[in-house]
Amino acid sequence: MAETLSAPQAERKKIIFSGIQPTGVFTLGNYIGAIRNWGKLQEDYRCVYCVVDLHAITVRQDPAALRRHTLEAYALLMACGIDPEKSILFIQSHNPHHAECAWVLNCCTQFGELSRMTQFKDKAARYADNINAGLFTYPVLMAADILLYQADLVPVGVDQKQHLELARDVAGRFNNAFGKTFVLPDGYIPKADEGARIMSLQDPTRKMSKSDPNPKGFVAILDEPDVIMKKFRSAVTDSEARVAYAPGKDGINNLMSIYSVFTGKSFPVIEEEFAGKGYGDFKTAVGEAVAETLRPIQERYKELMGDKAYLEECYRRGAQQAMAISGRTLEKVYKRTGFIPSGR
Ligand code: ATP
Ligand code: LTN
Repeated sequence: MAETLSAPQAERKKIIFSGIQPTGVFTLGNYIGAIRNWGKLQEDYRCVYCVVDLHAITVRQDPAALRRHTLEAYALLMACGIDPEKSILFIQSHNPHHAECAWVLNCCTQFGELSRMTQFKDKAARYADNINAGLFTYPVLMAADILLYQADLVPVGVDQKQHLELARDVAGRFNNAFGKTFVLPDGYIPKADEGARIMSLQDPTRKMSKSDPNPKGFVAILDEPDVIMKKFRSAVTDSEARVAYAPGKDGINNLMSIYSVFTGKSFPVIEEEFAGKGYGDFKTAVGEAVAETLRPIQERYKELMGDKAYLEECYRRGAQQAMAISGRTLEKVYKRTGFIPSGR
């Protein structure tokens, strides 16, 4: 990998890659499970972040909405602290190497292993009238995203763990067959009580998802404070009315995780703070902490969306920077596979 960065091994900063789909406004789940960490990592790592529009079309998207969501996602990532001067921030379809590399990796991936992917099974059940080949090979495109940048670490929520394992398996298989080409990536996944999996506010046994048809199930990063308060107040909990973390109390455990992330308070401290108080007080406190944290992000987002020329400048430069790295890997992949160099 040192050769890709043309830096001595000792100086090589570890590489981070992650992506997010432009399928709607990001939720608190996306923020806590993934994006919150992306900004923090930029100080110590070489970070590459991507709005994965190619992945988004595995579920049917309205073209105008996809265009809007992609730009919004790009601006939201910046508003959440990703600095295009520190990290490479780009839009996946702007770099053709992803689709090209995915094709080669498709030919190193077995039907059986893709059939075992739980996200595929879930989405195939949810979108039964459009079980397209892209939905099936989605994890291979994700492997290409990661492997093209020789990423060491991939910050994602726990739901993506199985896809990461597949990326490692495919990379290992390619390396064994054709010689060491890819770095095997590791996950960078928050611990369970640090928000690896934030649950729906309406059904705390299911993960919070931005494509949930019921907007009461998720808090979007751009929700107004009064909407946030309302959603937390109507969050499904239990009848015990005691703020304490316990197995099976999915609703309260979820709210405690969110509160803990936004206030930095540990579970015992939270339990003490709300001893003798009901769920109503607790829900209000959670809503206030969330609204307060999101306020500056929302303000920055509005500013950025008011300057489309700047956004365009950033995503164009991001794509150029990304292509410079991924091009080197793809060239190696093509050569090792046995393709005649095109000289492009
Ligand atoms: P969709 O509803 O369109 O499938 P999503 O909300 O599940 O989308 P993705 O774009 O698939 O979001 O995921 C972006 C990142 O957010 C991933 O790293 C994923 O692991 C993380 N993530 C998504 N939902 C949650 C959640 N509820 N809790 C923690 N992390 C999450
Ligand atoms: N599948 C991921 C999004 C994604 C991704 C990636 C995450 C696409 N490519 C590469 C990390 C690294 C999801 O969150 N659903």
